[in-house]
Amino acid sequence: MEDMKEIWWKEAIIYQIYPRSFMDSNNDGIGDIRGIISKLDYLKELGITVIWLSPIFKSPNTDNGYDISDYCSIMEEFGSIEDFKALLNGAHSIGIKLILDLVVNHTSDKHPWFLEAKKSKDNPYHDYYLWSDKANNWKSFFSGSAWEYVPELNLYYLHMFGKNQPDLNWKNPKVRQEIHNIARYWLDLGVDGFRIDTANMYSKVEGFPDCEGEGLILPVPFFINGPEIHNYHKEFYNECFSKYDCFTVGETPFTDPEEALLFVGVDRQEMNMCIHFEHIGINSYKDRQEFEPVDMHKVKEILIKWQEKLSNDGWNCLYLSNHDQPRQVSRYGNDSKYHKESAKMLGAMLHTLKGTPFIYQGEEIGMTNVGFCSISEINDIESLNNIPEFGEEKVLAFANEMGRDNARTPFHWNSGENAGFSNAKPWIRCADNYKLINAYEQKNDPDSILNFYKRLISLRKLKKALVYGDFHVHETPYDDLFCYTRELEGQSIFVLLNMSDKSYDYKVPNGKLLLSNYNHDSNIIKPYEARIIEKAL
Ligand code: ISL
Ligand code: CA
Repeated sequence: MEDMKEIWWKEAIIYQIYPRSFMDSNNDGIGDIRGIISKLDYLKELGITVIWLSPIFKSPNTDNGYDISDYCSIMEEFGSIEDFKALLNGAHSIGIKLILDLVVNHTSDKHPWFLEAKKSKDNPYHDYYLWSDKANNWKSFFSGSAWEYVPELNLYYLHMFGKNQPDLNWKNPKVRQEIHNIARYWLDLGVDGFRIDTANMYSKVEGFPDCEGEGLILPVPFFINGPEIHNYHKEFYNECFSKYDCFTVGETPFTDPEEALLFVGVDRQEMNMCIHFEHIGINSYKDRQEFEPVDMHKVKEILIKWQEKLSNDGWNCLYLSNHDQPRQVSRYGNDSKYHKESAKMLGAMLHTLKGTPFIYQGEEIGMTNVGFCSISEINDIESLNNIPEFGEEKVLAFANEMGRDNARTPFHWNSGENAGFSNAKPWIRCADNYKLINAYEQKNDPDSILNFYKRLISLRKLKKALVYGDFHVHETPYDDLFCYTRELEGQSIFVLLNMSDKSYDYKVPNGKLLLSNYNHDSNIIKPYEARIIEKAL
């Protein structure tokens, strides 16, 4: 079976770093590359094998680096190309690979291509972007119209994100070539692959048709998984990725498993994995007024579906959080009464399902949502752009539940000033609980979330069934329990996860207890309990 082929990225544990918030080496309040270098030993000890760096390129930072003005130079606050090479060498020398974030649906409006493009319709770069003489009813991700008027040209340009992030015209072969060259530049320097931002948004439906309905609408059918998207990725793969031993994971919102297989199916030759949003997008904030808590039964159902649909072809990406999502223990667990138990249970799930686990910085110590007190503490463009429509109070409430800033506050290294992140005031405030939740305290506590993550990672390296084994759901009478086995040539591992704060009477199969977040082996399954058992065969 093709998916049994042993490949490094299937065995990987990927750790996402948001450089601005990881570690500040020169005390200007902004995380940087030298800061990351100083923490490589921490990452090695944790056991991760791949670092994904959120964008480190030159950027005016209207969207914290997801608005790039030069793809081949390093953002000044983060350091220099020499610093980056030192990081890459440092990581490689301890067996850690490194992937970069390729943000190529759009550039910054300060990118030289765009500065040229808006000079005149005859400029050779004009056709690098998408223009129209009228603004249709498309809404951007970051509120308001997706079109911005340029009076000098009497034309509008398309921006599916902020107005400082004009969308590139992928129909133009020159644009695609430029993008391939950027990827090659970094691969030639030795990087091990890319997380490809908004990977399914490059092909827009011809003629920019209006969406049906009142007001501005996010035009999902007209820019997600558009007509040319697979051709673009096949070309990218053929021209570039196929020539390197590299790995690609594309971010693909609004994508079901059938469509996902078109990106990641082994014979498709497009990308290796995709980041889908089905389990992430299940609760909403209706009109920014009423928050619905996550239904863990739905999460379970969705994850099972993806496990089964991508079982013989393709490969899952296992994650609950990243720099765009609230903290996982706050959203899917219980960040007060069962903080430790639920953080560990969620970690156990991510390391025992079939696929590659992605850890977002701070998840391994159970960092929580922040509890921002005032709108002045909010930094994220996605939240701030909502103020005209919803007002500050609602936006603050939204930001506290779902806002992206929750994931972007400084990493908690220790209980010292600014959580040990910097001697200077950080660019964004720290969460107040860093004295209780930090890496230093947890390193020395054998029962900590951090040490549980270390054990999970070691276990996954030790038991091939946890990587390559088939996934089978194990039915129980209780919806709150998520049980499954992972089976491979004489190895059978049973996983029990209690996704709730209730207890259940349930007899688990006999076998050797490999790991648990409680210290008992009775039939009473405790709140948020996780047990990983090697079944006697
Ligand atoms: O979460 C989302 C879809 O359900 C979107 O809000 C999100 O913005 C989208 O997934 C794209 O995200 C990526 O591209 C953005 C950037 O702001 C995000 O940080 C990045 O992950 C624009 O580059
Ligand atoms: Ca710094």
